[in-house]
Amino acid sequence: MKTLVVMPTYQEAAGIVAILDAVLLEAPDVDVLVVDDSSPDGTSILVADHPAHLVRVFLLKRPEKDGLGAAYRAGFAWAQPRNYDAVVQMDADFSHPPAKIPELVAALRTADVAIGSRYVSGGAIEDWSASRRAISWLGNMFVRTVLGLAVHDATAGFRAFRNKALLRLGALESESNGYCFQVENAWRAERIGLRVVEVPITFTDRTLGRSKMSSWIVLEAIIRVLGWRFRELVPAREQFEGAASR
Ligand SMILES: Nc1nc2c(ncn2[C@@H]2O[C@H](COP(=O)(O)OP(=O)(O)O)[C@@H](O)[C@H]2O)c(=O)[nH]1
Ligand SMILES: [Mg+2]
Repeated sequence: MKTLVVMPTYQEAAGIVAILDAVLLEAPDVDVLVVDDSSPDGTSILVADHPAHLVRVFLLKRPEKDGLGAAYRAGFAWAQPRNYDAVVQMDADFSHPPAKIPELVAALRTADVAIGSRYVSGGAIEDWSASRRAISWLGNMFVRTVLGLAVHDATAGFRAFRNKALLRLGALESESNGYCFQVENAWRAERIGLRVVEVPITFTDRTLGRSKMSSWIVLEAIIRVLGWRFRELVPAREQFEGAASR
């Protein structure tokens, strides 16, 4: 399967060269697209200077920081005219083990979506503080319960999609700006009956650079998840009439 790894970056100069080298080595058949939001630390310059730039490494530079969801949509759209069979998404901070890319892509032989999962047997999280672990676990429980999702790691950011599945689930037209982009795609995939499998991974905390997680990102996720469920439970006509009578 011709595969593209899409890697969004913001302020990842400290580790971008090492992660590109690791991906190229561990997954010798893939190309990598870095989607950088004009990071002031010069991440994009390091990508453009990489020896594999324009061979296996490509750069999509966007004018300003505009959120993880928007960066991924731009990366997925970039893939479309280039005939990739599979698209992988991953962080640029070594939280997602590059050595697992071949396994995720191999899982697409019998699945539409393969999720690198922390919350299935064999999956693990290393080095995260107790509070960050608790937020992640509770967040997952919340979205799984509200949306009734079967997938155990609905917020996972390490995934492989058959390109056709990516288009079918509407990932290019999704609404989310921040990390709830992950939840939105898991929800969309399950609702249209795509075959979703989980591959256990060990998630490791970043050792370089800083996390971009913020309370805005958490708030957006809570509001959107509740909104999606509301739309599913309350028929569109009632929502319209309710608004009209107010
Ligand atoms: N292009 C782009 N990348 C982003 C943005 N926000 C986060 N990222 C990247 O998305 C990935 C996940 O973010 P990260 O800070 O590692 O989040 P965490 O793993 O939840 O702590 C990293 O590769 C970030 O550099 C953004 O607004 N634009
Ligand atoms: Mg990360």
